[in-house]
Amino acid sequence: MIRFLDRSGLLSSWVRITIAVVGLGATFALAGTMIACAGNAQGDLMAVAAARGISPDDAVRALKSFVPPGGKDDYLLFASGGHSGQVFVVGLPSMRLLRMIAVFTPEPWQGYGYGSDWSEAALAGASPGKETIRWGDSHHPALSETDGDYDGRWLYINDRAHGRIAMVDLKDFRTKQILPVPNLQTSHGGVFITPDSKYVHISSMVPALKHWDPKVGASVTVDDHLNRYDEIYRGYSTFLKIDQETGRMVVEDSFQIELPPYTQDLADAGKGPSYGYAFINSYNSERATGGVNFGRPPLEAGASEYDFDFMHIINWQKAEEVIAAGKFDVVNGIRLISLETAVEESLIHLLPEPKSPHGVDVAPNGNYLTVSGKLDPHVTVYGFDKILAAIEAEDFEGTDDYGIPIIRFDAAVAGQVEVGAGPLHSQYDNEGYGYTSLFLESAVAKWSLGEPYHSGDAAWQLVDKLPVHYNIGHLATAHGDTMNPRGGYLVALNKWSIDRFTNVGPLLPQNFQLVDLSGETMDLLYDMPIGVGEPHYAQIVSADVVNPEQVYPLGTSAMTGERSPDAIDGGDQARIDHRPGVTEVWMTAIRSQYAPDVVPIKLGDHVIIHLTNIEQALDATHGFSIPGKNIMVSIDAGETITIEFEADTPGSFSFYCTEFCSALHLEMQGWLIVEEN
Ligand code: CUK
Ligand code: CUA
Repeated sequence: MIRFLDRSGLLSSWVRITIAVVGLGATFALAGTMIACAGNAQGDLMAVAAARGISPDDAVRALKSFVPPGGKDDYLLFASGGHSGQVFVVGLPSMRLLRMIAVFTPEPWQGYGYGSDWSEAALAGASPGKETIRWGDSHHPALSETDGDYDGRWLYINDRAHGRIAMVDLKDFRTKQILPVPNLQTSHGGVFITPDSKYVHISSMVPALKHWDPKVGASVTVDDHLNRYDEIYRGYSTFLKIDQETGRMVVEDSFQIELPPYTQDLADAGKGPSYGYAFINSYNSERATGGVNFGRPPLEAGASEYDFDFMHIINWQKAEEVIAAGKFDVVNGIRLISLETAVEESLIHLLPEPKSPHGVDVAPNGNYLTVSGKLDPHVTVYGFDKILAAIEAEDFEGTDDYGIPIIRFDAAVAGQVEVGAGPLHSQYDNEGYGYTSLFLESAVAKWSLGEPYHSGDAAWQLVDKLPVHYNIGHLATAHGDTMNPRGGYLVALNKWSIDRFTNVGPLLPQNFQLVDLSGETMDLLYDMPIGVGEPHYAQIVSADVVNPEQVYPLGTSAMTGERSPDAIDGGDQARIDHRPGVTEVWMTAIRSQYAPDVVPIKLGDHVIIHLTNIEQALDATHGFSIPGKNIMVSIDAGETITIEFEADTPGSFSFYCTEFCSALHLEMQGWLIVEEN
């Protein structure tokens, strides 16, 4: 208590001095609440600030993002890890890295991909026939939602490289499923979740060959690629049904809609009035093939010929009816609505959008759709009410080459705001403002939406701009993809950090910048280097929404969430079973011993070890590693894991616990004795 008083006293006195120095209104408000406190340590604070060369403004910023030792953060930011293949969990406002979650890439600390049954199961679905794929380019996280707001149950994230999608269970922060999406080769931005978590959506990026179509067949030639592109390639919009109990994606209950061979990109879900619709950007409506060495223009030139690209407006509720009516084929295990059927049934409309669009982001009220064209300094905001009216009135400007009606651009636009060079992605706050990242300008633009948020001259205005460092890609606001954004903070996800941190090599970290949205103007609070991957997108969720399990009930399999049939409850139940060709062990781990700890094995046996961590204390995780065998598992308190391997070398092999779990942690080891006969 005395320490606390000292601390506030110190703060208030120093803040008074700050006012004298800078006379900030905001600072005055802070001081007003504290001015009565007497302090005796302002000298210390001033001296520390002076000695460290910290300005009064920066000291205020430090206080805004500082979480004292033992304090908790208000928000969690879930960020993709790019080609590290992982997900990062960062606390806000402290910007401390709290967790990394292994998703597409094996990770030894979590025992992910080094022999444990649950992680091998997740990774096994990952690449049928291609078991060697052990990396991914994790890109766009989507937190599950209930009633249009994050509910803290699951997180989905796509692999841009391989067209896969993973599910992370937020009950234990573990990846439970990696699904290679049928018919996709790659996937970039097409991930979103419907406001009720009925579906998670993923679309193709580069169009994929219709190998399943006899007109295309298994093989393809350069001539096919250059001259039959329009015919042999297709894009796909995939609605993966989510099992509401487990969060797993169920392919048999899912469906796909065939799209023209444009390059489908970022996408978002309709909500509120636009519920039941999906919005998918695309580029390369020219269908440029590349092939400079074959006398074709380079892709970036070929794909920039037209003035507009197309947003796809997909009515997925109507698509559900088409599926129910049986108008689909099953292709590679998924129900597929052909492009012809989609056109006949009016499932898709196209909407011209500024050249080379990047983001499409639906505003909290579900009516506004913000699109940024990388080569246009404006954000273009469509009104969903206008889009619907135009569809109703058939206010079209013809069709594309595949017969899809194109809505007249002017009929759909609600507003445009000139924000600056290279706009990419947009997020929203709780006061009717949009925030758009400007890649070329390295800045964030804040601008106002129209009715019902702002009217008259206050609508569609650029109101503030903040430089960021540098080359911002995405940005995230608190609950920024939901119908209930919280405002307060924004995080800029910057690609370059040149000159921001001490140089640690030619490959520099990315830079997360925390921005305070609470004032009139945006204020940069903190730079956080990310030196373990390249985040693309992130979502920020209130920390109280995510409530992971404390400890597993004794004997739980993380794979099923239920008691493992091979769980045991104590060392007295530990046993070894020898039968021809197999050694099977039921083992326990507890601070600081394994039971059994000496395991005789016959050379050539298939070895199965069921290992239960019989602890029931939070954070009492044990490891189990067999050096030289590529086995490294991590067993949380209460968990049962199964490990299998071949005893193909005679000798004695020590196994040990890799987590420093107790004073006698180094003694937590044992022996596998592989006997020749
Ligand atoms: S993308 Cu990375 S900056 Cu691959 Cu969502 Cu826009
Ligand atoms: Cu268990 Cu160290």
